[in-house]
Order: sequence, then structure tokens, then C-alpha cells
Amino acid sequence: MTAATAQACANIALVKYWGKRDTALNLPAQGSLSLTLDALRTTTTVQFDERLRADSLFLDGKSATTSRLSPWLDIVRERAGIATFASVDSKNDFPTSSGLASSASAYAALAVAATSAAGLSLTRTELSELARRGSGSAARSLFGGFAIWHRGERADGKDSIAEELVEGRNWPVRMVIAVVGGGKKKSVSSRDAMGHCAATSPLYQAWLASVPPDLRAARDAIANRDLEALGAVTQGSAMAMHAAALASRPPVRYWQPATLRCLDAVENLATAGIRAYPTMDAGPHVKVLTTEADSDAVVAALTEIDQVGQVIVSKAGPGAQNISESP
Ligand code: 2P0
Repeated sequence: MTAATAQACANIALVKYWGKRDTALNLPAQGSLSLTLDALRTTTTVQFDERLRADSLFLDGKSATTSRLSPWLDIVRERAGIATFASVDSKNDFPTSSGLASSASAYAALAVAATSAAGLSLTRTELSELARRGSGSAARSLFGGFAIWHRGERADGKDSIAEELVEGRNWPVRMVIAVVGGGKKKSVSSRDAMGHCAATSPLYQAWLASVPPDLRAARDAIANRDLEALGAVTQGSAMAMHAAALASRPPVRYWQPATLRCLDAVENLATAGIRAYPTMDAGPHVKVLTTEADSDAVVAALTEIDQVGQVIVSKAGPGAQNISESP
């Protein structure tokens, strides 16, 4: 069978995904909404090969475990009616030591490359559903610009798919990423942390209740190109997610001292009239939604902070694409 290569960008949620309604099918407890980022790309080649005796995975040139990948490849094999093992070679064009390596771009690129290599022809919606089985946030990286991933109601998850809301070029915002703390590996994976939060945090139900109104407000803000309104939701959703995580027992705390310094700096910028709205994921890094015109000021302020390493600026990126050369 032929090899296929695909490229996908990571995405940062503006309204966060934090909690599942079904762990087997990886269905979210609520919807989420994100911006796909041009600066954080994964390129993945998949080849099914009759000679292989097991799946193999290379991540940035190093052999890696297939314990999470192989069950996901089984879904592809079942759909394609094949039993062949695959070799997977995946590279990130951003430093993986930064701690930004993302399962979102990984499984979005995998969904496009693996189905193409297996001879399947899936719609983007079907690819989004397949990527979701690997990692929830990957459902959103099938799409460029602003994307929404629906919670869905069905038990089989067929309606828990993502869609593009607005292409990036139709609203050229920027995301500035401050890599905090030298990019050490995070102590708790988001998958484990959200499960622990759902099981133990007295704030988890309140977090879930906050999401539908935030989604509505974010969609309205995007439709109206209202960055101030979108920024308020972006900051609020991240803080609500982290509040619920912090209240878990024992707590899940991703914040480091430099995280707070970054949040302080963003607040000072906002007071000075710079449009800058922070968000955070399952790690200490601070990401700031801003405009093209204001991004230099955001970069300058974050670069000054001790314990901030790289500062990356990104515009909106495209959805996952097949970049295989034609035979
Ligand atoms: C998000 N995160 O919406 C949230 C915010 C982290 C914090 O999606 O278990 O790797 O594979 O579905 O997608 C990270 O969680 O979790 C994530 P799984 P995933 O971007």
C-alpha cells in the first residue's frame, strides 16, 4: 500500500474542553471552540506494510511507544478491512522540548495520512470524528481558523464533530505564546487531570454549566469580529477551567511563578490600552489572544520575564491537509 503524508496545525481552545461524557468513545461533556495556529505544525507519514510484524512510531526521529497509537490504528484498519501494521513517522516544526507538543495536531495529521494510506476516502467531518477518537482536541485541528467542536447528544458520538466557523484570513487575529519554565514535561496529563477533576472537584459541575453560555458568547463575538468580547470569554473560560482543576483533591495546579508574572504583564498591557487576553491549557505556558498591531507589544512584555523562554507569535492556520506527492 502507498504511503501518505499529511500536515496539521495545533489549536488553542478559546472555550476549553475539560471533561468527558464517554471515555471509550472520547466524547466531551461540553462543546469547545478554538483557533488553529499556523506556527505549530505537525507533519506525519503513514505507511501500511505487509512485512511489518507490529506498528512502529517515530516522533521527531526517535522511536516511541505505540500503546496509544495502535488501538487508534485498529479503528482505521477495521474501517478499511485490513489487518496490516503501519509505520508512522511524525515531526513537529516547533521545538518539542518547549512542552507545546500537541496531541491535537498529531491525531489530526494522523487521521488524514492513515486513512489516505489505507485507501479510505472520508469527508472532513468523518476525519474529525476519527481524530477525536485519538485525542479530543484533534477534532478541531481538522479545520482552519476558528473551529467549534460540538458536544453532540448521541450515544454513538456521530454528532460530536467539529466544524469551521470563520476562516483565519477573514479575521486576522494573533496568538502570542510564552513558553514558561523551560518546557519541562507536565506532571499530570490533561486526560488524567480532567478525569480526576470530574471525580473530585466540587467546582466541576459549575465549570460545565459555564460552557454553553461561553460558547454562545464566543460565537456571537466571532460573528461580530468583536475581539474585546471574545477576549473576555477566552480569559474567563481558561480561568474557570483552572479553578475547577485547582479545586480537585489533591489539586491539579499547572501554574508556576512565571505563569503569574505573565498574567500580570498581560493585565498591565490591557490597562495601557493594548488588546491582550490570556488563556492557559494543561501546562504553565501563557497564550495571549491579540491583534496584529498589538502583538509586538505583547511579545516585548512577555520576553522580559524571567523563566519565559521562547515567545512564539502565530496567525490562524489552515485545516489538516494531505500533502502526499502524486505518484
Ligand atoms: C482544550 N485541553 O480544549 C483543553 C484545554 C487541555 C486544556 O484538549 O483525553 O489531549 O486526548 O481527549 O485533547 C487537551 O486534552 O485530551 C485539551 P483527550 P486532549 O484544548
